[in-house]
Amino acid sequence: MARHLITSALPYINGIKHLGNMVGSMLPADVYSRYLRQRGHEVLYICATDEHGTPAELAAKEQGLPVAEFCASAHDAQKAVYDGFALAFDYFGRSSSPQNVEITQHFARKLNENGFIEERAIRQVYSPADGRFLPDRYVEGTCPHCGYDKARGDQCENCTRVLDPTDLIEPRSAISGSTDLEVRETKHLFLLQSKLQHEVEEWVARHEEEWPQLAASIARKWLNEGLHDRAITRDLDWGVPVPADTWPDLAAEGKVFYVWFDAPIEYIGATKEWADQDPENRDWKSWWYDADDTVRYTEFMAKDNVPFHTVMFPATELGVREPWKKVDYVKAFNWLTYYGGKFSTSQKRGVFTDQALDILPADYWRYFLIANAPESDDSSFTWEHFTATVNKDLADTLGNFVNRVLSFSKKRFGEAVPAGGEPGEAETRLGAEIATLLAEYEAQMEALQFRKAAAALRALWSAGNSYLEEKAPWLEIKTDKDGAALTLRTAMNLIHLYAVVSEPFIPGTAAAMRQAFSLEEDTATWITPDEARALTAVAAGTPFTVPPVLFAKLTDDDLDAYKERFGGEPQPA
Ligand code: B3M
Ligand code: ZN
Repeated sequence: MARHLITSALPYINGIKHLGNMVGSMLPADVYSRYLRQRGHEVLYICATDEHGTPAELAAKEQGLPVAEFCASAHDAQKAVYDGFALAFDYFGRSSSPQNVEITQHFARKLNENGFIEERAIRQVYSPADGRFLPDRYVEGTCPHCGYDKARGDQCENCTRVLDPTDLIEPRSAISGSTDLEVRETKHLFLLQSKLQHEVEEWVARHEEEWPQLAASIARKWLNEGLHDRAITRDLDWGVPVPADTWPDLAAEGKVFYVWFDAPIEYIGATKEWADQDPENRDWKSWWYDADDTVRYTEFMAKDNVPFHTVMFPATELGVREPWKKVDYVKAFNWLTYYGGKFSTSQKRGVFTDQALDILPADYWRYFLIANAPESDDSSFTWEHFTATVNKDLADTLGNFVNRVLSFSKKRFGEAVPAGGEPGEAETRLGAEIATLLAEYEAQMEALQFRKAAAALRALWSAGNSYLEEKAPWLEIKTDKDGAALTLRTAMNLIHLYAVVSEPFIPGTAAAMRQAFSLEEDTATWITPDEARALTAVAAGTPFTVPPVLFAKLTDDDLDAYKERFGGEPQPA
């Protein structure tokens, strides 16, 4: 079996994330990791909080907390939500970890040794009142284009124009408010990406055929624009320090690495954090170093992160001249919108992950989000679509099937799987259909086509309902008790098959279905085609219980309440 390394884009530390962040990275990565584990592969699923950069410092300042303290509690708050969503990371680390500092500084030293880092002087805004240089985002003022008076030195969030701090009218420090600002010369480290352009192009060319169109086109666009040398240090109080042994002056000024330089390296850093928890049994380097032939590495991210993952990070890994594992497959996603618009923390529009778990269990969300993942295009979350999907696919097709089969059988045959006669034509036909649909489901999962995999899973659930309607054991029992028993035993075997194959999508519900049967040997990590055709894994006589209703149907009142609380169709302008 293969060794699969899986990472999902690191969520920024500031704020609880919305459903769009989940479906564009961590959730599909979890579904894929679970599937591969069940197929018997060795899987390492790594993620972490992305804790450096201005988002962290500004958020900590707003809460009046030291940034290190803010990040520690914000990491735990996010991790609790991801636990609630049953995201089965092998490790969920922190980019502020000592491991990431060590590896990031190692990368920087090697890049420097190999001639891919250069010190350059640039002119930057300095604030005597704050006693420091101000990163672009830390300069506020009036936008020269639209007059917005809280525009930032890097971009005006009102008219979205990209700005330079010196463009701002009446600029002031976003930290102290001081308007006594100067422009001074300061030195920064530049990653000479232009010198790595050719190697990055060669590497992308070897992979882009296999990548989904979204990832390949973005990587190609950035390469065609040419790789520019890029400042990889910042004047911030919080970040991976520039090592004094290599750059004493910059270190003395408190320069730190740019967040996007250290964040992708945290994929490696978090793997070392994972291994350091059990160094006797965990070998972090075997996943990352000299691992091209032994590990398959798949990354999950939203499309805005593709350039960093297909150009800048590979350039960094190439420039260190050491055999660090580069990504094999980039699964990029479009956006999940909220009624066609952006989710917005500030305008309280959209469903955030903590709120989602307040109103419904994780599986409702997991299934809906993956079945409607923004793979080839943006997809829009609406409460109408969500409630309709929950009621149809989860409550009716799956939940109702499980409940009526087990309840009826318990009522008429007791709390053990009934025997019944030999399988007939209907069971042979059903088995063939289930085996075909299972093969389709597996093919789509292997291809990381999550919407199509969800469709195949839904079809598996529907096939059980069609079989039940065709055999109608509640009528059959009047004239052919054995026939009804066969029908129910076959349907129960479907329930067990659903429990196994639905686990990547709806792990909580899958466990409930699996636990309904007291199976001596329930080690079936997956279902073989023959087992799918036979539908006899759950033998007659197996004790069973009827689990609580798996999914509650959502009512019109629920729908109205959700739209009231979270905002619904945007009001016409
Ligand atoms: N923290 C996510 C974002 O851009 C960013 C991903 C880093 S992955 C190394 O929202
Ligand atoms: Zn503006």
